[in-house]
Amino acid sequence: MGTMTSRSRRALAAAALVAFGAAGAGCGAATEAAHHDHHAAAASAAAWRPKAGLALRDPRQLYARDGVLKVDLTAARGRIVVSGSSVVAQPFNGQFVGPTLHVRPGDTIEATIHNKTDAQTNIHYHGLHVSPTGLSDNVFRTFEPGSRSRSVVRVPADHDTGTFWYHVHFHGLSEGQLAGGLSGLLIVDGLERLLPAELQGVPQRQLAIRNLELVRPDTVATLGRDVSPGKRAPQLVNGLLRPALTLRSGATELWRLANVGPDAFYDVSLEGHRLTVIAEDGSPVWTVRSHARLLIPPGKRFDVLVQGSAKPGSYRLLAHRYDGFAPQPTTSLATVTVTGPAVAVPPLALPRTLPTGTTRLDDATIARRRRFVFSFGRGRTFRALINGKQFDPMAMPVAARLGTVEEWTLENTSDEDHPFHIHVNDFQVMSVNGKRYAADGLQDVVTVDKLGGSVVIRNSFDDYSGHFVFHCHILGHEDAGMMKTIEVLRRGQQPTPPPMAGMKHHDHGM
Ligand SMILES: [Cu+2]
Repeated sequence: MGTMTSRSRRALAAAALVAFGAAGAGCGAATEAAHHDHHAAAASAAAWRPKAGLALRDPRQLYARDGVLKVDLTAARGRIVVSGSSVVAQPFNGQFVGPTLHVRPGDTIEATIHNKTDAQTNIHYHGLHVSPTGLSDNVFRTFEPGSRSRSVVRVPADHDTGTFWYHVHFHGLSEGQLAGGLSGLLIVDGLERLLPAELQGVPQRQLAIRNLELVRPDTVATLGRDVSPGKRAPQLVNGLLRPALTLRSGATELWRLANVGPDAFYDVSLEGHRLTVIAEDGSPVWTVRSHARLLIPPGKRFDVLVQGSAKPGSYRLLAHRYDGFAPQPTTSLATVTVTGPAVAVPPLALPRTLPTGTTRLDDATIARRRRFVFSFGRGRTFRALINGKQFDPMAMPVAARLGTVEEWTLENTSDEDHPFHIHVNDFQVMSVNGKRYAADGLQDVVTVDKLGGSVVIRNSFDDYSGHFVFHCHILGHEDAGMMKTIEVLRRGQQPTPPPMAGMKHHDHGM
């Protein structure tokens, strides 16, 4: 095991648990009985046995009224139905994929988070360009067990339209809490208005992709130590196992693809079709391009147009084999039936560019250059590092100036890919592995390849001062320390220590 990371070793050890969990769904009760004989009868009776092939449905939808989205999100442990079979999980509002929150630019989110779990938590609105301070998108807050906490997020009137998501973000516990179900989609409505008139009424679908990891045959893992990425954990779309959907031959739909899980990567394709990206990470693209495959690392979103094939039939939405992190075999995520009659399918009449309102950073004046190296620590305890250090809630932040653009070089010397994410501001990718990268738009997640990969990005620190964080979005890595605090300073302001409440390091290594 000389070259294996502690993370991989931990994953291997935990795989035994997952294999045991999977037994309920696949291998029968014999294995279970051998390990847990005194519980075998009850456990196998209650084991999660998801039904495959149910009709794909969007999650529950919640809309703003008079410019305000009022929403109660209750995090609680309980038995819920996931893909037609009951299982114990710890999601928001009793749904394994939480309700989809809809806002328009200029609206305000007024959320009340009821923490009925036995651990501290908080909330993050991933990708929103909003204030990171006070009651807004502030991941330094702590929501105590049994508490009710308000979250008020003002979405600016010029905010990008597209797909975002919300999830818990309590350092040290985020991987397990997200594994338990604490995430959902957030859509800033209006993206279709950037399309040509004939496409503005395009039917829309949400595909929130994540896995479900069992710690027992009837119980979803809710602690980081019980999470073992990849392996046999089934991949779900809107909480459904290989759901079925139909698409009319020649018809165009807008699909909102999002990875709302804690750790897995999805290298996605739809057999016989191309995916035409109109927004990436909730940012409408400058250049409209169609792809055979899209890599969707943890946290990433693509808004794509899909046009039903000229040949009616059955097509699989596939997640291809991926080896950059805990290896996953090729799996089918959903089955798309293209219904007839067959029609001649003209290419989508799309402009090459969309009127996005976002600014390219190619010609920006660079105020500062920085380098961040992502690596793993040596030793028995799993430690994930940026520039040789684990996240330290007491450490002085990386200090940037409001209104400036910085160029950051992200390097990965470890043996697993790292999806880099920064809160509040989008960035433009300038180069990948030393090669110039022609970005189609701004983004908030980019994968830095393992074993020497590098990515150069430009961050534009607009509008919002204050402390926030950047980190690897494999949440097991984030919890193990792969995160740093940044503070964006107003003119004349000096850096200050980060708000520390709730940011004690919880070491959950082996
Ligand atoms: Cu990572």
